[in-house]
Amino acid sequence: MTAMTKRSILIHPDPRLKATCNPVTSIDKDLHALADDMLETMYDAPGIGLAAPQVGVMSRMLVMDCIKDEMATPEPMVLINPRVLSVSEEKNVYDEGCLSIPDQYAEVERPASVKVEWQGLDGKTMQEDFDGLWATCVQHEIDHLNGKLFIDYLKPLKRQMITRKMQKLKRELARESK
Ligand code: K1U
Ligand code: ZN
Repeated sequence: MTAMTKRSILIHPDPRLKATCNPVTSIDKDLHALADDMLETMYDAPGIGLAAPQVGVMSRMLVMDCIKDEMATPEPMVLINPRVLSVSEEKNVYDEGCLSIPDQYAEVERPASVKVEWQGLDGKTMQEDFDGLWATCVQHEIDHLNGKLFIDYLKPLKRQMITRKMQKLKRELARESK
């Protein structure tokens, strides 16, 4: 096993966060290394999910672990080529955040539960019904694979305000790194 590396997370606005990702066609050692790096990056952030485009890789893979209690056993998940098969009529509102839009939170309404199919790192096809925070998180991450951010659900004025704050943050970070 190679060492896990923390990768840098892209900050909105970035064209890679608006693009549709490509299906994974080969589950090889590079993909295993990417999954390890993404989990390391997510836990370090800290976050409960991370999608490949957030680290600049335009492939349909995401990781998540919605166990927030630091004392509880972690439940890392790696989903390759995830596909939503069905959604509940019941909705749920959650105050969402995004590691690509630091320190900004807003309420987003989504289906309360979803049935998702994906491939695991062993290539096997899996299916599971997600609810609660897991349902919110898996939908947020699949959105990333389709170039959609949680701010795209907000009113244009609120979205513009957040985007301007992020542009300012990126200018400041660029100045600091000189
Ligand atoms: O995709 C991402 O940017 C990660 C994002 C996932 C997410 C959060 C909330 C609702 C839906 C999806 C995050 O992890 S933001 C950080 C966060 O929510 C968190 C951080 C530490 C402890 C608990 C939660
Ligand atoms: Zn996000």
